[in-house]
Amino acid sequence: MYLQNFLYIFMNHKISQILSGHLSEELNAVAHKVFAKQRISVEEGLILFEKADLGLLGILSGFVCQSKNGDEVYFNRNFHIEPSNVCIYTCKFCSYRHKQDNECWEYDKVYILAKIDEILAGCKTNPATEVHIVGSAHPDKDVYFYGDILKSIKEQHPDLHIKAFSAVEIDYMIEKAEISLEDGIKYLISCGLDSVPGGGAEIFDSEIRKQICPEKADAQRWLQIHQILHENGIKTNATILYGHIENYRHRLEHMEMLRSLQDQTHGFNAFIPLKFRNKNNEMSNISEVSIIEDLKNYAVSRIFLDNIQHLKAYWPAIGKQNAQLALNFGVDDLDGTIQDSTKIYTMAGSEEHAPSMSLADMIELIRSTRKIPVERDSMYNKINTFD
Ligand code: V47
Ligand code: SF4
Repeated sequence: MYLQNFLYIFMNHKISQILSGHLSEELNAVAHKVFAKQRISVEEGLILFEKADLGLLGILSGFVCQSKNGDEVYFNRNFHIEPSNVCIYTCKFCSYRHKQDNECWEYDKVYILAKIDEILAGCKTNPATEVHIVGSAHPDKDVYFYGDILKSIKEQHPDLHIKAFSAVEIDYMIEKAEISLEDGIKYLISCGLDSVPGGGAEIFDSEIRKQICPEKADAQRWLQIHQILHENGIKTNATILYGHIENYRHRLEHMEMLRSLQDQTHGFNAFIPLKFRNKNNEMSNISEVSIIEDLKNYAVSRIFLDNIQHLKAYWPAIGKQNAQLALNFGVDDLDGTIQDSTKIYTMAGSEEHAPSMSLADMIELIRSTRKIPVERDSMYNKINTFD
């Protein structure tokens, strides 16, 4: 709370500085563009990353966030199913695949259905509305294996929204079945796929990709898959994995590619910056970036991505308190209650060891930042506003 109050005072000071013209000419020009709701370029994004201090970024991103979503902060009641961590690829940052033999898991349909029943039975008073299914590109499992799982989940829980499979998983499972991307995606939709999470994007730059995840779907393929999904009426998210060997320009160029696709399709619901965590992976020699860098990154993302409605802080990855701070830097979405159902960030070194929040905890977490908690469904329709 102390830090938050400090930030408010600091921001007010900055507002008066802007008004009295104390910023450098280039920062002033970008700030004016933001206040005029004009789109900023990669070069202007670089000026923000390199020259703006946290106070100014808080004001500018707060202005954009306020114009888009007011004081409302969204969350949903969700849980994760992670079908397997056995993967054909060897992404260097991945803590999933860096495992002892006894840490491998592969769930079949029966196990997954039983797990969903168990989780839903445990939250009967506030039932989860979404299952988020994401795992790996399993060498032996094709689109028909996963389609069958989707069908069975829908048969048993027709009202449960299924957000499933990163573009990388979709790419591999369809290639494995030797059918076209369009046919594979249409098949998954016919089985019950409702929306698609944003994973696998990492950093689109081909040189960086070559170093950290050389084998999997490249930028063009990732974007093509999301484009086909959007054209078939499926909303998706987009992520960026930041804070490793990339630079600010790589981040902005990544966002520019997303911004152009969004101009065409309007299919992205939310952008989710994912901070690189360095435990138990082949990039453990790289230090994690500071919270200051995280907040800067949220802020510039909010300012740059003028056509994506929501900016999400995934609290199991950065921790609850940092997620609260992020609400002052453009973030308006805190993902969901999770119900202790995801392992990847615990394996990668997050502070959150068994990530779970009750509805009451989530509401309190948001309220204590002076924002308005809004429970949403997976399509951002409001279910409950906790004024
Ligand atoms: O693509 C893997 C990331 C992603 C590490 O759409 C790592 O609502 C940090 O996409 N440090 C998968 N990140 C998770 C994901 C996601 C998460 C929450 C919500 C949504 C959504 C999507 O996890 C991967 C990769 O970028 N990741 N290892 C690591 N060591
Ligand atoms: Fe496989 Fe995803 Fe890990 Fe890469 S990040 S190795 S695709 S599970």
